[in-house]
Amino acid sequence: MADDTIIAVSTPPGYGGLGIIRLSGPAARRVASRFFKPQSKKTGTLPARSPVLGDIVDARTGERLDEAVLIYFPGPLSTTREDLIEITCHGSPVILEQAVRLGVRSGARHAGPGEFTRRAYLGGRIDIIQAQAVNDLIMARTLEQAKISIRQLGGSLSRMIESVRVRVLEALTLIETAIEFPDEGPGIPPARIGKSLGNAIAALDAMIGSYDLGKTLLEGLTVVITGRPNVGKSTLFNALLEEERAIVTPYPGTTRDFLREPLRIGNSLFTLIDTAGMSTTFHPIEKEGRERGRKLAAEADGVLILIDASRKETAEDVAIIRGLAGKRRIVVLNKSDLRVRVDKDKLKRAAGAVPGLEVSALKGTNIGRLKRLIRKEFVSSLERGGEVVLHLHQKLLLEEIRRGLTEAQRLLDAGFSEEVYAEEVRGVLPSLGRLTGEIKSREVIDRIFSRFCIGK
Ligand SMILES: Nc1nc2c(ncn2[C@@H]2O[C@H](COP(=O)(O)OP(=O)(O)OP(=O)(O)O)[C@@H](O)[C@H]2O)c(=O)[nH]1
Ligand SMILES: [Mg+2]
Repeated sequence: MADDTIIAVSTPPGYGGLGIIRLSGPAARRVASRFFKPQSKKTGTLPARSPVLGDIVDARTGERLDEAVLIYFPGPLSTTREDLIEITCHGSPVILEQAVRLGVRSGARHAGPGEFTRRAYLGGRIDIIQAQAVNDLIMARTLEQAKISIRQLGGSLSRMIESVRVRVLEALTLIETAIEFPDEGPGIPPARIGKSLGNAIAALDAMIGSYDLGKTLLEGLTVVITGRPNVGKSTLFNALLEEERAIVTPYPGTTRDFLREPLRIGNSLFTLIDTAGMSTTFHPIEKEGRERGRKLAAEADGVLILIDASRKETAEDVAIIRGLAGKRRIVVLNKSDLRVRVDKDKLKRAAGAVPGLEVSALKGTNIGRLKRLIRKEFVSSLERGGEVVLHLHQKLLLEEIRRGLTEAQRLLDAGFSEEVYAEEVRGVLPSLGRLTGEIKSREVIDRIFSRFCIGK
């Protein structure tokens, strides 16, 4: 437990309706009472967890700076586990700064980045994964990221890691029993040990595998527009971006290389990619463009298959729909402002359960609906509530643990004695401890909290 008391402004710099100052530490109450004076004479010592109306006053001059509300959270029930005080006043940077100065003059120290959260971690209220999640939540650029972080703040990822630890300890207990009592009873079947290890490895695999998804969420899901030449891909690209970004001409083969632009739909982030038309041309540049387009579509998180509804569909249209089976996709019938000649039933049969929508990229018809559909089809499936590892240092530790357990399993399967693989299993415990922050490493702590803002 820290023996000094920290103070900082917790709201962002600049002007706002309200501003919040926080104090944490053993002298929080004493420091606050130097510059905060309750308006009611009846308020003696500060009551716990109930708002007190008062004034921020410069004790030296007796000058009143602002009206404010103070709430006192006594430790260890507070978020930092120490005595914690929050003072809400008007969001004027001048007043907030002055109030902090008064606090420092009364014996508090100006807090460093993330110091309040660091105290919550050091006080044992949250583990290091939850502390990291606090910052992820604050810095989230999309709602999906925020949802992942709030779950991790609630301890979901920590619990999953805890379940790995339980399995590892279970395996170790079995191994150690087998070593200590080799002659007793029927002994411990290696299959039981193997099962504990296997369960732990499966949980690790799921967490490690989620890292790519986490990265995609941070950078935005890729959505590729594909289709035959001249169906209006670039026009749709521009319409979705609300910007004349790509060149549009009446001539097939206009787009030769791909273009990518960030696209925000509501609270979700995407990378939208316009590609060259899928034709059977032999022109070397077009052919290269087509190959790139094909590759991008295959790797995309979602694909918009564009079809010119004003013409009869071709075998190529159907082949493109079929060729992308297994991908998340939407069939978009473009040029709906013209007379529709495409056989919708035939396309529906080819597309199966794939959702479809008629739009006019040129006139802007149904573009809003298409955006909502993109969000629904490509994002919502990611929100199943699985764990997502967002940070490389977490992923690397998980991989290290997996390496140890997989090696132990290999030795066990090969028929080695318990002593041999016990070492491997025991060897993963420090990595597990570092992952949850149970083993407190100065370097890790500094790295994580230095990215925080002051006042958090
Ligand atoms: N009437 C109508 N014309 C459209 C629509 N969308 C695109 N076009 C026209 O179709 C032609 C081709 O449009 P592009 O956006 O260049 O088509 P593309 O699929 O990118 O073509 P490539 O890059 O050659 O593969 C242009 O003349 C557009 O004005 C639409 O919704 N309605
Ligand atoms: Mg184009």
